[in-house]
Amino acid sequence: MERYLTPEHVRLQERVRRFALDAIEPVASELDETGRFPWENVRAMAEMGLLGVPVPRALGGMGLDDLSYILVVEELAKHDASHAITVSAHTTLGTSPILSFGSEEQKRRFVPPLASGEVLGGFGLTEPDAGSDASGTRTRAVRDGDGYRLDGSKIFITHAGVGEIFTVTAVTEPKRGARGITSFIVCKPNVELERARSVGLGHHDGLPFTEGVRAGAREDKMGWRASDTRELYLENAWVPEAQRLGAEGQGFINFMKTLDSGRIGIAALSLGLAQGAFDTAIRYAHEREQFGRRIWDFQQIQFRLADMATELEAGRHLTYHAAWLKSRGRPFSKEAAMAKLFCSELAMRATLDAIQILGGAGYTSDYPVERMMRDAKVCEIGEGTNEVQRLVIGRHVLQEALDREAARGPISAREPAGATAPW
Ligand code: COS
Repeated sequence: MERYLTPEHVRLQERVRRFALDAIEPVASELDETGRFPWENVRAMAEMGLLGVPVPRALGGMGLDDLSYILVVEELAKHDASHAITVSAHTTLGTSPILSFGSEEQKRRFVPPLASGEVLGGFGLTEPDAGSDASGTRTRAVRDGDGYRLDGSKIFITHAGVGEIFTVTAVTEPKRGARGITSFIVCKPNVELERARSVGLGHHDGLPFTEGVRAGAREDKMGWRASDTRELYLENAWVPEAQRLGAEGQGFINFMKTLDSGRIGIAALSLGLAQGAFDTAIRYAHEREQFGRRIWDFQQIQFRLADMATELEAGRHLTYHAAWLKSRGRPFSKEAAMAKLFCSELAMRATLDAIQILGGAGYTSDYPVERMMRDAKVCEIGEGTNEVQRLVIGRHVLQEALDREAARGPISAREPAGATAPW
């Protein structure tokens, strides 16, 4: 991966690796069991700057590139996917829409508390009747004085409980479909104020808390159990026009752009999970003896690990390439979908393979691979199901084929086959 990584990237990776080994690995299993939100580690990550990696320094972030952020998510996920999704959802879904589409005033007001990790952020698109069909949004925003009144609810929202700043979509013009959706910034207080205060972050008194915005009960999830996921209710919630994010009707498109970035984050998280499972499996295969030999010596085990290593390399190229394109301002929607699709399926296969290599031990919570398998499943679902990724990739490849065909001109104007030899 030398082609992608600078010495600064490698140093950042090393810092995060040490933190993950010292502070995350010892508590990952307990957090998975209890579902406790890891405020102490969130504080430590905030102090390391990990909650604002790609945010400009002027707005309180680390000012690093997209690949740096991707490396952080991958490194955290090798040890615990819940920590990784906390950073990823906060950064790409919570902070980046304001950074990318906000006015200067909105950026100055909302980005610094997010980038420093003083408060956590989130993103509200999905609804009970608008999952993959995201433009089927039902939440309404109706003009009221010099603002809008929002009514509806958003489901499966990361940080809906523990976060304070959210970007949500709502329909402003029902007849215009995707073009009738607008996004808004809403704030609500953290529901774990006491625990957050005990570590000195999680709440900012100066935010414009919106009456009528509140979090529902915590979801009891199969994986990512130490991350906070809830419904976010918007009940007769009035927000001033100053909290509309971008122009009316731009909300859906801006959310789609945000999801393009989010998908690279999920690819990195999936890669981390797959690598973590691989590392556990290879260690185990090297130590475990059966029939008087290390199980590593059996070709079946070696082949399985060889396949995992090959797919990890391929997934890493896809993911880093998508981040590389994004950093250079090049189109990356197709490549992000490809990276997310490939790596999430890889995470599922790799964690299942790791369990198989560990045998009975892999099926117990004495080893992290069963947790990793549960954590991997949602990577095939969240930030766009893999069916949606295939749809996005399919649309791109068809368009590229049509463009190529159009560039060749009408059939009548083409050289007869073989008339001009390419050599
Ligand atoms: N970047 C920029 N613009 C985009 C875009 C993108 N990635 N994707 C779509 N758009 C634009 C389209 O170009 C179109 O613009 P015009 O009105 O100018 O034609 C508009 O948005 C509507 O797009 P489209 O017609 O493709 O919308 P569809 O309703 O067909 O939906 C899918 C397309 C299914 C791809 C979209 O709804 C989707 O991604 N769904 C999954 C949502 C998701 O990931 N949810 C998980 C959230 S977890 S945080």
